[in-house]
Amino acid sequence: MAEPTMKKARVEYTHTREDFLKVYEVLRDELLNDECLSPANDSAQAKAAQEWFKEVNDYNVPGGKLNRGMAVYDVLSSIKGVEELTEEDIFKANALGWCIEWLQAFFLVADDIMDGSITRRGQPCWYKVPKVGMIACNDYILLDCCIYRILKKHFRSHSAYAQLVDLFHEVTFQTSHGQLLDLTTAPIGSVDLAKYTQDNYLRIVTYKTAYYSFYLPVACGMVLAGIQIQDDYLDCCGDPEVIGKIGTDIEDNKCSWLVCTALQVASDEQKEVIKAHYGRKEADSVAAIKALYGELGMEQRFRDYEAASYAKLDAIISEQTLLPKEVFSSLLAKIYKRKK
Ligand code: DMA
Ligand code: MG
Ligand code: MG
Ligand code: MG
Repeated sequence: MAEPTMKKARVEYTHTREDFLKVYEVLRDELLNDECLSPANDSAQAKAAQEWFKEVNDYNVPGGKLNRGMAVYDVLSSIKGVEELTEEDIFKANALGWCIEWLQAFFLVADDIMDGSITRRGQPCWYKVPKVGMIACNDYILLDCCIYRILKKHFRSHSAYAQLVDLFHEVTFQTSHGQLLDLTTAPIGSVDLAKYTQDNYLRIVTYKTAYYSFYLPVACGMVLAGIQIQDDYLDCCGDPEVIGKIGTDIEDNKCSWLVCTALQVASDEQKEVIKAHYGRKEADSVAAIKALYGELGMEQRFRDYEAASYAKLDAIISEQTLLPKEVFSSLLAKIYKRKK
């Protein structure tokens, strides 16, 4: 039987802008090779569309501060601990980070048209580029689609796939609602000073900026860290009637939080039990692993871990004064002590 794979991150991973930008190139090239865009028939027309798409992305996606996108990794590593992250965890965090940057690119291209702006990030707004004009309207739709192509490619078999898709839809709704508040509070040509209140202001910026800038990176990091561990726990110990699935991580030799944590605390003798029985289909082997998890107090370890993560996040949420506490605590409440 193969050892459960627990490849740890290269210690030299420093999460610089350059590291993050490398992931952009990978994702963009995958998008360019999407069946739909890839000029399989080699026609000049298809090639031109592919080149346009590349330029739409390169012009609008990677040129910002990248704070939001890079924050997903920061959230994940501060919850799970850097030493716990595999290369795949890091890639996934950065891929989600780029989904946020794609979301922002989509909103900015549209926002600049609506605001009649001239420049963005030190260059002409995309719609102001002479060859672009109102083609920018289709381009921002394409930029939005990229989020869901990336999620589909990299998260389709992740247990949190539906939750991630929903999260991006939800934040898109919140942000476009913010844009609506922004635009209807200031109709062109009518200045109504009564509308310029602190309350209205806070509401506009919370929706148009805060959800995607602050909530979304934190939510993505939490989904990757928290949900995965909860999912691993429920796979072994959840009630199949409640979670709607019968777990198979033990049989499937999965690198799960339970086996990783068990190996950290197991005696040599207990490690032999894992070696002999993990990754086997036989009911006896599964029972042996579950019995060992019982001996090692895995349920309590999970509960402790869950409570500690909750306290950590709750403290971070209380300390920040930038935004209403609910922006974050509503999400935390949704996932804490979930049963499914
Ligand atoms: C932009 O608000 C909002 C989104 C969702 C991109 P804004 O028009 O105040 O932004 P900017 O000042 O950058 O154009
Ligand atoms: Mg604007
Ligand atoms: Mg605007
Ligand atoms: Mg502004």
